[in-house]
Amino acid sequence: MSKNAEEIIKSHAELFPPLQVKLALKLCSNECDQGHLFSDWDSTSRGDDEKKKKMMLQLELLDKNYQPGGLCEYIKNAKKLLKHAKEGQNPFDGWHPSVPKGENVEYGSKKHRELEKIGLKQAKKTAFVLVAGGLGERLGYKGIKVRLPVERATMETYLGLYVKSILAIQETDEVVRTSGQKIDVPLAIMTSEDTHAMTVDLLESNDYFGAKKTQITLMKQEKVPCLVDNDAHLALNDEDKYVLQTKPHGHGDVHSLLHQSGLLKKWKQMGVKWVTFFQDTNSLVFRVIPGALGVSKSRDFEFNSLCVPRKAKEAVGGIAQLTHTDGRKMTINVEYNQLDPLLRASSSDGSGDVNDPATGFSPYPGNINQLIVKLEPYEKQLSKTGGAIDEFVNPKYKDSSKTAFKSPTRLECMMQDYPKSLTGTKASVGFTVFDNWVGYSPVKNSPEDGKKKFDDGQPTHTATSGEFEFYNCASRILRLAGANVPEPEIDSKQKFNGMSFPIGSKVVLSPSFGCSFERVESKIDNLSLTAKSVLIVEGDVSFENVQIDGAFEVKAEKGSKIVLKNLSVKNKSWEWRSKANAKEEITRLCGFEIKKKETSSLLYSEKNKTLVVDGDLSQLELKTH
Ligand code: UGB
Repeated sequence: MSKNAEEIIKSHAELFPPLQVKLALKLCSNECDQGHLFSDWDSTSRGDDEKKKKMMLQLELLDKNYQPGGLCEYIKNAKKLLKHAKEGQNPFDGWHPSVPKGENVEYGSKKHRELEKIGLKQAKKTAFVLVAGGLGERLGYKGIKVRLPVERATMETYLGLYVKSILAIQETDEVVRTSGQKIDVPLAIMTSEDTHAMTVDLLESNDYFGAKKTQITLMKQEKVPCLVDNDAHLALNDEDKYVLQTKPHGHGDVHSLLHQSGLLKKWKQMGVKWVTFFQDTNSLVFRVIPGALGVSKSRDFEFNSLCVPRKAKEAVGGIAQLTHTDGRKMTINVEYNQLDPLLRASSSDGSGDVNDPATGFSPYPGNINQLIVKLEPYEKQLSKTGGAIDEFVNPKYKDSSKTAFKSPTRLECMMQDYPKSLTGTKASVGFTVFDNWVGYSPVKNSPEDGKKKFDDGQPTHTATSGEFEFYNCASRILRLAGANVPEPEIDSKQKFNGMSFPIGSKVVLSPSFGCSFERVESKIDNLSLTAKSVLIVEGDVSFENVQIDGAFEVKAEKGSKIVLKNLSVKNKSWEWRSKANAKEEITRLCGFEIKKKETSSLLYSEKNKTLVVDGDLSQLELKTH
């Protein structure tokens, strides 16, 4: 116990509630060793009393938010992990990797259609969870990432797309028929201090994107204190000795929040069987969720990671089965920087992570962190663990002596590490692989970092790639559904922020047009588009013998239907023009602006009616911009 600090706290005792005094004394105990937080306090001058009160309140909150165990547990865990980091301990010591069991699904195949059917029946028993507590620092965007437009043809935001995708799933025949009633599929969003207010504002200013307010629950994650040294001393702010430095704890917090908020219990009572987690910017995720839910159901996976094929040594975590020398097993994401050394150490020829000659990819699929868990065992397990997830620490040391940090660090946890807590149980943990083009298109990198990746021949994961990949995915789905849409091509002269991408027709198929492959396919009977075309479709619209060579927006409001027949739509279309160093933030991130020349459009909103447009172009409005 730090005597001096203890006396200082006691001399201030009347300023604080007894619980805060007790916590402060505990923090000064030999076990926690945090006397430095108070040792500078001047007991004679009371000028800083208000600041001291604020600091005690901050400590109380940090204690309450780190569960189970509070601040003392955090410090204890930090000491242990910092010691391991300093000793260079390998977290996978004693574990042997092998390829886990999972399912590879080819989008549009017979197997995929069957899985989607099974999956859509499960959708009504699914709750969705979006982790959106992170700020887009790597992206260089000031706002919340879910406010970014997925593409600039419609300016739909990520959050708008996600909510509308959930609503489209909720409206499917399979969901309505099998439940016998309209149900509200729940969505929980994990926010943080950095993103909470902006997320609420985005929802409210868009009327919850058509969802009921009660359908969406926000859970705010709190930050954890920073650590200044290997003894886990908590860091005070450089400018204000009464404020503790804090940083985000990572997306792994989602599990304890779901547990503590009582949402899991509530969902269980509502008959929810599955919980599907997804991240802030992957515009394609809902294309693969129905099929992946089908895999979870048919293989009875308690935990199913959505994956994409991964080239050996690619900078994406790989899913591996690990078997310990003592017989324990776990199927888990191993970060790419750990996978290759782990494979090298355990193979007889030291070969490491290499591509399978048959597929050209690593046998260890790439984790994209969209996860489907079976609610009942998950809820039971969290009741036991309180939702605590294995943590890690990543200090940046000043030098090889590893005695001092360049800047304060903190403990972190990742949501994909949940299966670690299932080690030694019979839980069935697996994965589902879809191709990149249909499953994975994150927006994470600034134009500058994207350019470096582009020069290295890697996916850029920028706002620019996100936009074109979204159109290209929809075009390819149309092709698989029998439409005639040209393959996108790279024109190396057409650069956006110094990068070029495969570009073709710009197609936006909104979730209400079709939330499964079969639904899209059922709407297409002889459709063709030219490469310069833009097609934006919303609602119940079907195409029979339609040729498009221009920009065409068609929307059937909820409850109405449009049938397009024997039409040839032709106009000057839109152009994506490169624009460097733009002042407007989104234009700067994308590196282009859209020059709209002409658009043909059709909007129909008569409830319970069908508009048939058969060869009559006059029913379309031609706008010249
Ligand atoms: N997030 C939170 O909600 N709270 C936090 O404290 C932090 C993040 P990043 P990263 O998709 O390729 C993940 O920063 O580091 C949310 C997986 O760990 O984008 O790139 C945040 O808002 C990795 O295995 O994650 O890594 C966002 O929605 C790999 O799959 C999400 O968490 C990688 O994503 C992810 O945050 C990937």
